[in-house]
Amino acid sequence: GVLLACPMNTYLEEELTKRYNLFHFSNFPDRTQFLSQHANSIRAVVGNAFAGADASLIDALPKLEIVSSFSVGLDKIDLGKCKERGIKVTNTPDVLTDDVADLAIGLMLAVLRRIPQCDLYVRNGLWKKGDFRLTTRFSGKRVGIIGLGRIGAAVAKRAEAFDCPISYYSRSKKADSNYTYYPSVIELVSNCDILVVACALTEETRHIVNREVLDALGPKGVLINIGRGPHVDEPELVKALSDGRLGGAGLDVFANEPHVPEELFKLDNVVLLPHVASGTEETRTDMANLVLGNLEAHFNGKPLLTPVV
Ligand code: 8YV
Repeated sequence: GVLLACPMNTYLEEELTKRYNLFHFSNFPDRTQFLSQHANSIRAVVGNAFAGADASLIDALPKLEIVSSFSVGLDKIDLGKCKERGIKVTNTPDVLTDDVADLAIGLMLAVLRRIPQCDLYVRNGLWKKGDFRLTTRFSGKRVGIIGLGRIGAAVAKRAEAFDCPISYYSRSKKADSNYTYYPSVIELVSNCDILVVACALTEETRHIVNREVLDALGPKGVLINIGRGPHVDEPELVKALSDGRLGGAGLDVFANEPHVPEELFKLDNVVLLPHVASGTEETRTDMANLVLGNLEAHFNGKPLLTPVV
């Protein structure tokens, strides 16, 4: 049997249903009761950015062999526990990189050029009463990136085409990169106009964007988060934006999805998206095929397509 941690993609669910005895975890309000009945038949868990396999779920599944995540991020999986138990883990890297990087650029343009507000202006019939207020240029702005992995590098490549000087922070300097490296987030933020969060969420990167970082980014600075909500101290972000200590923010992710702090709804300097950076037909199909391919490889004793652990 395969356990689907939460609903995620219609095509994926249809294919899993054809191939396996699929249990939808969300169909069982009493999870303890579900596990006491079915735990012994579950050999695989399919998770995503919202639900994966934490220590208590892994402990409850004695026959678990593989966790295949419909996401590149692995923060909802207890990797240490998987390693200990010899449980394999796979994710969906590469196939979503372009879409996520595209959306990061989209957020920069949306925040600085106020695209959502311009659209509302036209729809609300305000154009006849006068021109829209002036906005802020994106081309040439200094872009700083936390995490120069696959997604961070794809954001950098796109921003370069807008003549943006690129700098980054990561645990170590990348030997193969000509972008400016800063060994601390504070130094990075003190030297950029737009800060992009593109690293994995780990214990080390939780709240990597804290009050001090937000203040160093400053009243003209813009935060773009296409990583994970908990990368940012969200209450401090709300305060910084409300007080005008931070210029603006483009956010695809939040600390407690799908709940977004309501104070943000009132702010005019933010663009808020419902975690959609990888959400194109093309990418979600590729992600689904990777999950299916990894499970198939595992159950046929073949090498996994995108192993993590
Ligand atoms: C998804 C993601 O939105 O890949 C990730 O880490 O956050 C996303 O691609 C999510 O897993 C879709 O269910």
